[in-house]
Amino acid sequence: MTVRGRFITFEGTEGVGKSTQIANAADTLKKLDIDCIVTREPGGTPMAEAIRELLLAPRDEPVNELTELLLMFAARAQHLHTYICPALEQGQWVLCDRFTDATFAYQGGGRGVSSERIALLENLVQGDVRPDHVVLLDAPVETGMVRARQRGALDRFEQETVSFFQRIRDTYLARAAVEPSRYNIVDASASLDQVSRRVSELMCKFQSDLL
Ligand code: Z5A
Repeated sequence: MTVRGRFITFEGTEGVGKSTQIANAADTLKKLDIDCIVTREPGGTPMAEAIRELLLAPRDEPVNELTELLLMFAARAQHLHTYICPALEQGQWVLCDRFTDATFAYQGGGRGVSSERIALLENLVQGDVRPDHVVLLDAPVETGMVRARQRGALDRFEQETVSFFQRIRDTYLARAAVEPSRYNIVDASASLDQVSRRVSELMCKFQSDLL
């Protein structure tokens, strides 16, 4: 019988180092001989990536918060059911750059959609699928903004204010406080070496917890 793989998500405000650390986590798992895939949200399949483009493109037309919410979950339904779940069922570990915690943080904390509405869609789209572990890269909002903004043109989310990102950080930390066994907070303001070491240690721990 194939044992279901582990589902690990990486979360945090913009520029905290999720892409950097997901690559580091995948390297660590490879050294442990664990078969894993790396993916991201919104996105991860051709159709979900097309929805990502719709969501991130700056536009003159104001985007209604429910439109944004439903598009996030439309992309997630496609990604989860055609890519993530089949991989987990085959025993692969899935490392995902953002998942539904981002929806609670951005559309909930950031845009003001109620958590009850988000939870309704979470249950509809995901059934009982939840990440086994969430790695929350946490740093002062300004730290991530400076790192992310060195890249040039800003997408629709990156154009938001410091207070928008502060509400997002607060929401992430509040969710982590409620379920400390599933959330792993990593100080992302530390040096790249220190953050990478901590994330690698977590991957080793997740594996040893299974033995
Ligand atoms: N979104 C949403 O609203 N609702 C949802 O449900 C979902 C998403 C799923 C796209 O996400 C947008 O979608 C996102 C939220 C929304 N918008 N925002 N903001 P994304 O993950 O693709 O976008 P992002 O958060 O802007 O990610 P990012 O800018 O690519 O950042 P990152 O992946 O966290 O960071 P990085 O690319 O690894 O690092 C940034 C730079 O910092 C880079 O030059 C690194 O070399 C450097 N770095 C990394 N770590 C360090 C340390 N420790 N020290 C110094 N420098 C470092």
